[in-house]
Amino acid sequence: MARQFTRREFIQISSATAGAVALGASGIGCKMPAFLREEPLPVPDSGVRTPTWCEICFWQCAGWVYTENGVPQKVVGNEIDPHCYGRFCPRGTGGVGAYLDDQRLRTPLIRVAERGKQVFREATWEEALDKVAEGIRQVRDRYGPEGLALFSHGSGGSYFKHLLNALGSNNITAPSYGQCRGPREEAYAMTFGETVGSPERTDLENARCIVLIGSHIGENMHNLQVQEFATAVSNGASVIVVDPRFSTAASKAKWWLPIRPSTDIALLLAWIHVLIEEGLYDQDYVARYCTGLEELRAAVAANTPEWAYPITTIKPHTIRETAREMARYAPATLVHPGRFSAWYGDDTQRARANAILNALLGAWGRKGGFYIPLKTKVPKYSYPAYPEGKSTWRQHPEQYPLATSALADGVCDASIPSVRGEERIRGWLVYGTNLPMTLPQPAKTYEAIQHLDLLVAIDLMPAEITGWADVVLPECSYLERYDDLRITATRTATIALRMPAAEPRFDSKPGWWMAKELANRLDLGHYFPWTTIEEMLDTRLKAIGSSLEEMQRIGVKEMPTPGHRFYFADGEDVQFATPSGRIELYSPQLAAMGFDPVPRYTAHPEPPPGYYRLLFGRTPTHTFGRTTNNPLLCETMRENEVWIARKVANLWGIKSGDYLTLRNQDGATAGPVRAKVTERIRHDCVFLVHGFGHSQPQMPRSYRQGANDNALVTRVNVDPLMGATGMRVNFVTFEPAAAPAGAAEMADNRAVRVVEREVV
Ligand SMILES: Nc1nc2c(c(=O)[nH]1)N[C@H]1C(S)=C(S)[C@@H](COP(=O)(O)OP(=O)(O)OC[C@H]3O[C@@H](n4cnc5c(=O)[nH]c(N)nc54)[C@H](O)[C@@H]3O)O[C@H]1N2
Ligand SMILES: Nc1nc2c(c(=O)[nH]1)N[C@H]1C(S)=C(S)[C@@H](COP(=O)(O)OP(=O)(O)OC[C@H]3O[C@@H](n4cnc5c(=O)[nH]c(N)nc54)[C@H](O)[C@@H]3O)O[C@H]1N2
Ligand code: SF4
Ligand SMILES: [Mo]
Repeated sequence: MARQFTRREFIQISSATAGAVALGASGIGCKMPAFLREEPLPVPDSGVRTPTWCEICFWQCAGWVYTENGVPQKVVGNEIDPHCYGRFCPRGTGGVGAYLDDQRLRTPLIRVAERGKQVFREATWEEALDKVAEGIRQVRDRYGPEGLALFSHGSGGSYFKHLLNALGSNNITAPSYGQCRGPREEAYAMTFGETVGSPERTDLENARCIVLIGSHIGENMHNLQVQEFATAVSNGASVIVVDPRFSTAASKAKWWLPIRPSTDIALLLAWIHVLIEEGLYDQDYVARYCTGLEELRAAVAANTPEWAYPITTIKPHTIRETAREMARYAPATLVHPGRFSAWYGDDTQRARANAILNALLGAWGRKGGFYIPLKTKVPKYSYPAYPEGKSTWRQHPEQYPLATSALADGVCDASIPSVRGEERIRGWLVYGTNLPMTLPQPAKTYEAIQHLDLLVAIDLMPAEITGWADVVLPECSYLERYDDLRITATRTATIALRMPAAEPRFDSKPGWWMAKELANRLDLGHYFPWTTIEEMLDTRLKAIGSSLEEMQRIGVKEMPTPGHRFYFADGEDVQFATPSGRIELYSPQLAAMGFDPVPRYTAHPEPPPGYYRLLFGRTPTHTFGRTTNNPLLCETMRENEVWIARKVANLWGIKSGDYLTLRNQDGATAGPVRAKVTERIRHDCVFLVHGFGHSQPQMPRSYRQGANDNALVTRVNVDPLMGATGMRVNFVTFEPAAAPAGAAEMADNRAVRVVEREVV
């Protein structure tokens, strides 16, 4: 079990240098808002405690909500939950803000003027649901159920997936595949026969050497990852960080390798070369479990550290030394697979190189590498089989042969007349994903939207996507609703319950209720046969010997998993779920499809003179654009800044705090955004935290605060294997900008825009 940290230690790891919650060891600049301070908030004596799991990001930590007089006061972690072990991250702690936000959607809305004008009228649930059902029926009757698609990210989305499946459409997609971890998952499945999964099966806390390639744990605040990374660091693990930016994790590292962006495959190949040529790989493990060593050896023969040096700018000596360091601690060496992996378009191959390196180190199935996760199951509530569904996002059957899920931008493309003509997708349900800030090439997203017959947004906030919808359905926050059970298996197998801690505010409703109501209106009520959600949950829980009553008391239930072993036994015979039954260093499957069976480095264009590659990432106290308007979390960081290397800033005469507009190679702009002049980034790139620069005046705390990186992602490199959109292929230059309108002006601005949205 992970060591327990005080909040102070936890925040130090997350923000040693991030500056968001500036509580460094020196105690400088303590801007910490009250709700994040170390002293525990008083637990109301008269209050009640109800279980939940957090929805502020997708890590799903289970916790307790303390409520007084019907109002949630605070959320804390559940001690036995293996996602958090009793510690919420700063974002989860600020989750009450999702409930408190008065700028939330309050009531169903129906569009009354042209799309994007944002003129809506308030509607009753009856009216709004009737209208959505009518829209779905029209698309289905005219174009078949495959004329409908669901974009979904977040827990209540499961009920809408069920609805779409019941309708007979398989156009169900999430940006967390093609815009996030898809390449990693497909690469690992191809190599080891299994995906990495979420929470990742990384045995970070037992690792003695940790290699982070762009993975910025500590800014990427996925709870258990940060806790285990902190444990490993305090146990003296040797950390190697490969990042063009000096990340928080780099500040804990023995080696920081400030690689030239987009060249990671070259470094990975050089490391593989050194391990093989110096005989440093785990020879027993490779002989027992792997196939393709000789093909791999031949393929990387020329990929020497000297070859990689001019490409990556990492010195040959450093490449050799770090390879030896990894071998020294193997198999307790974890080359972290990362999570967000849609970088440059060759991402599945980069993730394959990462997987191959782990295989050579013998890390898969070994202590300090990747453990074998537990498995657990709760029977589903019984409902009829789905009709045979069609998925229609692919433009031709051979497209992206290794994509195992529908691609979000593929669904978007398949909705554009110039791409798909009459065969296109006509109706979108969008649950909990803010497509204009999430899908790259936003102009394409708007084009698709303009041609839809139906767009329904189910959201908590008046996010950008809701402004384009025909019908907006306001979901109540996770603190005001039941949801499906959280069933996960990591170091322990657990079931967690989310139940309402408070009545829904305003006229908001849970997603499950909306989906069930829609099913009834579409004569699909038999797919939602339960009378109440309590009855559904209780029935499922009784099937595993628990009950809703028990779960309401305990929140998290550990399931027995007799006989499970987390690591391979010495000399154990293991069958891998790959075509050969072995770990595939060389992939005949890829060769047969015409792809490189061993990853190969290809050069990416460098920024033109005067331009810098746009990189983006996370900050500890925000999740994308979903928390930037949160009344508690916005206190921790109001706006993002653009990180610029000092020597570049000097060249341009830019000082920290200057306002700039960022303009990309295609003329798209973002900002004004303040400059952060720093030694902590290479000269050929700039960095933004994603999720800022909202364009919705209905969210005044985040409206125009900082720059929206996604507005600058007008180009992507698409991964030919599985279709992920590599997004770090855009270049920006600087233009001086006036400070944005002051607070008073902002308020004026808002008034004007709000009139536009006036409810008639
Ligand atoms: N340019 C750029 N694009 C990116 C990324 C990037 O870093 N830069 N990151 C990529 C990655 S890794 C991912 S995973 C995706 C994430 O992309 P998204 O999943 O779209 O994430 P958010 O932008 O947070 O949008 C979430 C939406 O859900 C709403 N919401 C919050 N809580 C609830 C709720 O309880 N119910 C409902 N119905 N809605 C809710 C929010 O108001 C918001 O509108 O984006 C990807 N796209
Ligand atoms: N606080 C917080 N935590 C989060 C999230 C959040 O919104 N907020 N989102 C969660 C989600 S859904 C995801 S997917 C993860 C993403 O988190 P990770 O998987 O850790 O992050 P990435 O976005 O891949 O990596 C960002 C880092 O990559 C570096 N980088 C950029 N280009 C290159 C390059 O070419 N090579 C190398 N080696 N490094 C490069 C950047 O400088 C930055 O430090 O975070 C999760 N955790
Ligand atoms: S990591 Fe933080 S925001 Fe994410 S689920 Fe856990 S507590 Fe919530
Ligand atoms: Mo993600």
